[in-house]
Amino acid sequence: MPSYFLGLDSSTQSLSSILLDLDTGEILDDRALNFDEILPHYGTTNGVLRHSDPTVVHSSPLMWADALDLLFQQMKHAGLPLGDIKAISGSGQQHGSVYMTSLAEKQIREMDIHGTLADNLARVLSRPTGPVWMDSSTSSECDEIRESLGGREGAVKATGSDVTERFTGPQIRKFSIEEPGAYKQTGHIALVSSLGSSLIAGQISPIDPGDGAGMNLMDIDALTWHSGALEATASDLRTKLPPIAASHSILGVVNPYLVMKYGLNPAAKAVVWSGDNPCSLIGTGLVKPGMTAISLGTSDTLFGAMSACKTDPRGEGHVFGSPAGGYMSLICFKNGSLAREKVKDTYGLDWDQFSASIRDTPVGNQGALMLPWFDPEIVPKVLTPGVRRQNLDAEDAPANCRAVVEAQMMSMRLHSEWMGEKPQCIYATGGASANQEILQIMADVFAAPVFRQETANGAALGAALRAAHAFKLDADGNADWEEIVSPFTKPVESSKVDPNADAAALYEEKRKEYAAFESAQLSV
Ligand code: ADP
Ligand code: XUL
Repeated sequence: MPSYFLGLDSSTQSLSSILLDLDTGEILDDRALNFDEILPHYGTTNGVLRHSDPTVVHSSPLMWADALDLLFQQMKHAGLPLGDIKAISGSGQQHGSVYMTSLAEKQIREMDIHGTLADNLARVLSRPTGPVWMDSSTSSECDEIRESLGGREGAVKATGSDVTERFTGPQIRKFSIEEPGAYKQTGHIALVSSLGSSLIAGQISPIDPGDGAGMNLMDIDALTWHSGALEATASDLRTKLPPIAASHSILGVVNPYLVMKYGLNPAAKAVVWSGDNPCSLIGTGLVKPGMTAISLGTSDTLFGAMSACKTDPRGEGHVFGSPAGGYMSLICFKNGSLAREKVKDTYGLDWDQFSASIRDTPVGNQGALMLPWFDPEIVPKVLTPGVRRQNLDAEDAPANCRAVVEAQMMSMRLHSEWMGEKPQCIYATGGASANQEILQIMADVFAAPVFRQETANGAALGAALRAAHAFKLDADGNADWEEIVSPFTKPVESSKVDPNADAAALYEEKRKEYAAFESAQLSV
């Protein structure tokens, strides 16, 4: 039987998948379904539901479930060998939460195959929509939980992160305070990732330490629920959460629903899902400490593997469990792709014209600076959105295109200093990693070469590689991470973007101007 493994990525704007052949080192299929396009009746924009309050951002679990059915349908119609898949795992946008009644366990175990996954899920939701990572409406809940955990330092030591607006714990607290009746009706709380693995496995799934660390509820040393954090967050919370289980856990065979509807092998294994950043860590081949990757997805994230748990004293960065063991560091910038898109759309450009604008403007942008806080920003924390400009005319389209990317790269460099040494090279992934001009500014600002891989979908690739690793570990009693990831994560040699020495020197100076502008605006 061939060694086919499937990775799914339920991310902010799309559900995507990668089917790989472990024996030949080939990616057999790489596809994505965009939520706004294929499921317009859920009313999302860029995959999310906005509110009049810009800090409130939700999405619909039913939309994610519907997308799973549509993706399997599409793969079946494309004639992919679904019956030969040995194991499936997945990746989910981090922090988002799904609220179900205590009937969820039975409903998911005994699915009605005459309905869809969403029909089954709809019967047990106790909250129709749930907050996602873009939601920053929980500052007062964060303050309360932080105080109980002994302030920022105590929170970072206990959970790997300061108590953070988008993290699941503060979001659960807000729900329990604002809707106590619905909270009481809630018997099970899932993350986007554990909802995905529950539907694929046909049973309530545990949460892995990669995604569990994004909740402010997990003890970052012991990788178990943190009693003090649970108590500080909401009543009876322990009873509503599934267990935490290692990222390589096999839950069992796949849901009979998928066997009957799409012809999956009844013996195919369902592997626990993880967060999109922990999966991207694997999908960019960062199974050992010392390498850095930047994902340019809806959010821009900078991450790397760590052998020991080193936390950020300023509380901007996070530590998550790495699916390869040990830990990973992560910094997340909310104004990533959507900020670049906003600039592109404001001037009526397509991506080629956006790139041409960057090529046509000088490195350093003649002193122009932008703080692209179109949405409330995570790093640095900005709750009231608004774009700030210095020496930059809002009417000057090319200069604004360059300004948004220069600002994002300088901000990433500045706010990642706590991680230690400057990266020697950077692996880029995510939708915008297809853009050469963006990667050139990245290389120049970090004064380091940037590499790209065959697929920009590092999260789905990482999920497929995690499925392969878990399967092999279970079957053979051992599985070597480097052996599994290297055929798929070797950078495309021709993709190398070298830094330009003059540009790097200029950005060394400009970064100081950027830091001063940012700091002045933060104190306004
Ligand atoms: P996510 O996984 O968070 O849903 P993706 O990694 O799929 O996001 O990235 C989607 C984003 O990629 C889009 O919002 C778009 O702005 C960006 N993108 C796609 N092509 C380009 C391009 N050529 N240049 C810059 N950005 C691009
Ligand atoms: C990470 C974060 C985002 C989401 C969506 O902390 O909030 O990167 O995982 O991609």
